[in-house]
Amino acid sequence: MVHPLGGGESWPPLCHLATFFLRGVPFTQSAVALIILSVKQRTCSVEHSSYETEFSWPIKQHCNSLIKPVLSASKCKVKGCDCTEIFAENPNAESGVYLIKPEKVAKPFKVFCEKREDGGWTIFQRRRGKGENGQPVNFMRVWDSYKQRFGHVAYEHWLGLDCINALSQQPGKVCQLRVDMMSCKEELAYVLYDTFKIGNESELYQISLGNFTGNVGDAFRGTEEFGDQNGHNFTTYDRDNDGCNVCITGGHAYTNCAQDIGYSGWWFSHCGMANLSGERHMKETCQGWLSGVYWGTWDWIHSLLFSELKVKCTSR
Ligand SMILES: [Ca+2]
Repeated sequence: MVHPLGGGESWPPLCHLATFFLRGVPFTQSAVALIILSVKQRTCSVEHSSYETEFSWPIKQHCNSLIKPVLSASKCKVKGCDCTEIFAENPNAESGVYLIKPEKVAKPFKVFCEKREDGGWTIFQRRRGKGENGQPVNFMRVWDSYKQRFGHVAYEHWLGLDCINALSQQPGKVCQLRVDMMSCKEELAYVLYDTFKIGNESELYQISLGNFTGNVGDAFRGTEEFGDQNGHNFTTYDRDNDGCNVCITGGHAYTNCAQDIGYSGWWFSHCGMANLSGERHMKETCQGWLSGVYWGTWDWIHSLLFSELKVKCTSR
């Protein structure tokens, strides 16, 4: 097969693709960033923008060959309480699916571990519009569903509130929260909280966040006093813990933020400015308003193309 970039028969390793693209081929920097992101996460989320039609088949073909060994590695030769521990104890381990067992849970469970320069991160939510079967994962779910994992950890998924609770409250450890996002225009952003934990079910999975850094604002805390989601409980459309009987957001009145804003489960607070469990709106301009996947201090009109919530937990 002729190389789509004109390089003859051979196909370069995917990890060199980005460099290859930078050699005069008219790709935007953000498109290259998406490819790098895809390679790092082994998720092959090449699904958007101009290179979809022309280059999608070879990229996906090569990605598939990378994904399979990663998934088969989920037989779990390497284990730990979380991804941070796995990479600390196994410096040669690569990003991929691993089995972990935080101290508080009875049985180990699969997660996607991301290896970054600053350590290992355990991903507990990924939005990319494609699940294991290539179709979007439905995030319009009830309380009992959000307690459990849904989707496949190598693709679009939610890890489940009980597992997130166990991860974030490991004895002797403190966790950071990182959110990586890509806008509809393929701009990248991140935010970081230096501490993060959520309570158990009897505590309604209350979220607690530490100090914020990042380049697109602290949407969890919002910009208005009544929209602060930090310290708030989890809400689904069948369990209203959003703290208001009539919530006024964006000039509209809501009774249950989850029910009225896309049926998504989140730590709504009157309803607040963050919701990464909404519905992705990828057609044309990505306009989703409050029903979309949004980080409101960045943009809450246009749905995000991609987002991930992840934790890194280290000894106190
Ligand atoms: Ca309410």
